Amino acid sequence: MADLKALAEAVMKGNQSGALELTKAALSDGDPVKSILNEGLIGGMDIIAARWKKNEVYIPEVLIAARAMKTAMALLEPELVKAGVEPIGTFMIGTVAGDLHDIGKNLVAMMLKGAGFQVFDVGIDVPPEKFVEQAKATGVRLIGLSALLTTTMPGMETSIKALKDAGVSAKIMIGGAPVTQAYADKIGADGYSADAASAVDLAKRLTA
Ligand code: B1M
Repeated sequence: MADLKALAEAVMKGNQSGALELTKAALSDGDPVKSILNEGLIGGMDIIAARWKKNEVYIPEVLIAARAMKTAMALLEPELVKAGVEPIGTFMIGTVAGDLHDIGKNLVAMMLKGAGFQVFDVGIDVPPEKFVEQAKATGVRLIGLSALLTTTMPGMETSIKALKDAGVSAKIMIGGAPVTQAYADKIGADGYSADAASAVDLAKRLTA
């Protein structure tokens, strides 16, 4: 059996080559892919997320950890498909129309991937009709809208309306620097989170 604690630590420290080698070793030792994912990769991301919440690490460390997880994940993904391991939820995220900011959105996407969600990133400057089209194409259970500009926040309301009018039943969460819980309540979003680490908790709650 490979050392999955060491794998979690390599991810947490953002050690890309270490995470890759330890994932390879775990696979060749015959460790169950689900354990490699949950105890190794997600385990590492859980630690970094908890430390980020406590302000013990900052955004660059989280991004570096996510990159290490992504590298090892590429190796694990075909094995997960073979083993029929299901993601804990399906999530689509995009930055609303007129808004080109994507650093926060990418971070939310990475954290949810790290927590075991299957993530469809539909990019930036996404008009309501594209959210609708992609929600139908992917069949996700949870949708995330990001906005960084006060001028593009109304795009969240129009996107939520378009999704509901089109009969999309997925839960919708929103976030971004100018967004608040009061705004989420006002426009009928199912949830709001202030940062990517709490977005994971919210996503788990909304899909439970
Ligand atoms: Co822009 N910009 N920008 N910008 N930019 C801000 C947002 C601004 C506050 C700067 C300022 O004036 N002080 C200001 C907005 C003012 C306002 O509307 N209140 C602003 C402006 C005005 C503009 C332009 C209009 C500037 C111009 O051209 N005159 C222009 C608009 C372009 C457009 O979008 N149409 C513009 C352009 C740009 C750049 C392209 C140069 C660049 C973006 C690069 C990129 O994203 N690829 C940029 C940047 C980098 C910023 C700042 C400096 C940093 C944003 C960022 O990445 N933060 C920003 C000032 C600031 O915030 N201090 C600013 C780091 C990131 C990790 O945090 O995105 O908040 P954040 O994400 C957090 C949370 O908000 C949350 O989790 C993330 C991680 O914890 N979160 C979610 C985000 N989405 C979520 C979704 C969720 C849940 C949580 O659920 C779905």
